[in-house]
Amino acid sequence: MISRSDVIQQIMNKVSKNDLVVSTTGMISREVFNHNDRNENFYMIGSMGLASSFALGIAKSNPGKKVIILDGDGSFLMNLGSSTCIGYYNANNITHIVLDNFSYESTGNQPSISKKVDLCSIAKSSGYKKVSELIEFDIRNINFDLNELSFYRVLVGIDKDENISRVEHSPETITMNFKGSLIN
Ligand SMILES: Cc1ncc(C[n+]2csc(CCOP(=O)(O)OP(=O)(O)O)c2C)c(N)n1
Repeated sequence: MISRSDVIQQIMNKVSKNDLVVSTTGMISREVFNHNDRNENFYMIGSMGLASSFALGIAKSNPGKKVIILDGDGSFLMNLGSSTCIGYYNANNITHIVLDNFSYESTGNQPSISKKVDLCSIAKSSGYKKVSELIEFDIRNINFDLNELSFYRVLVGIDKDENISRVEHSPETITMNFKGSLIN
């Protein structure tokens, strides 16, 4: 199975210059940072589950921007209230991608509950318009240009022990850089 790191690399190569990327805490943000650090990335340091809440506010107040959420299964399931609000408010400039490895890999691979919970059904019933399950990952199946609230569950493997750095920016710098990118 494809690794989470490979999927993140392919996604980060596909995002356009002005697209905003909001990534969840742990290794997902670390990987985004290491593959393609840019001012348009918001790394959610520490606050597990809140990438999608933050992204909803950003998407609604910046309707001309595309907002891509990179979530983990653990993070997604931790804050379902946020997904229901994203659906309710029909944030059609959001693409919500859940990288599902059935575990809390960042903290030592403890199993999450995503094997028995249908993430796509949750997205559908929350009001996401386009819901896709990518069992065999192919980047061509991800479309950032639909202008339709979209959800992708991507099955990823457990990554080998990765020796990559933490996000090196302070939360203040992340915020300042990201704010600056909203002006363009
Ligand atoms: C509220 C809260 N609880 C726990 C943690 C510790 N923590 C950081 S990342 C992580 C696992 C995240 O799992 P998932 O979103 O599935 O991503 P993965 O690491 O598997 O890619 C945990 C438990 C945290 N940062 N915040």
